Amino acid sequence: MMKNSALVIVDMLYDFIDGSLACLNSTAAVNEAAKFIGTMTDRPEEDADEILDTFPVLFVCDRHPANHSSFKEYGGIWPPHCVQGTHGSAIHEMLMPYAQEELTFLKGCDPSAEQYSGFEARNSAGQSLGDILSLLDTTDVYVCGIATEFCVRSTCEDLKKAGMTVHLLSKALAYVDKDGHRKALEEMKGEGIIVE
Ligand code: VGL
Ligand code: ZN
Repeated sequence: MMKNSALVIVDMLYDFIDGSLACLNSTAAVNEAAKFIGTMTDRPEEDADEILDTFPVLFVCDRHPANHSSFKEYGGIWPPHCVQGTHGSAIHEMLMPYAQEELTFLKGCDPSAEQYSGFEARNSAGQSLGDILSLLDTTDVYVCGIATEFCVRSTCEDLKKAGMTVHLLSKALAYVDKDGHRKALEEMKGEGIIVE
């Protein structure tokens, strides 16, 4: 089912959930994301591997060196977060069964560059999210994650620019600021992103 669809999960990592950059609605968002994956099969007894055979789940992960330029101490605006090798940089355990190495993309690894968009992330083979989605012939992409105003928005806009139909799962989002979240959703609607 859903042959040309895929799900992109942006930064559902512990630091954005209950760590140094904990966002609003994060626990509910993770539960909703897991629930959404469950709806992608009509056979509820299927395990993660069987679901992934028909419905690709791609993970975008913020992964910074300890001296990253987005951190306050190094001139940026954020507290230290998602530092490589720490628990805070790990994908939430509820979603881990769906994570596959070739469909996991890291961004923010270079100390000097802030990268909000999942399109700047790379898997361990050096492939981008865009490379893989075009190999999969994805036409419709579902997006959830953290934070609405930053990495989710930037990723959705790049997916749209790449020609895909973008469905944003609004219940499966967490955000830095409630008004910022609402405003970002309105603006994304105006750009042709489908807010569900
Ligand atoms: C993000 C702040 C810093 C995000 C990443 O995933 O939206 N926000 N790094
Ligand atoms: Zn970051």
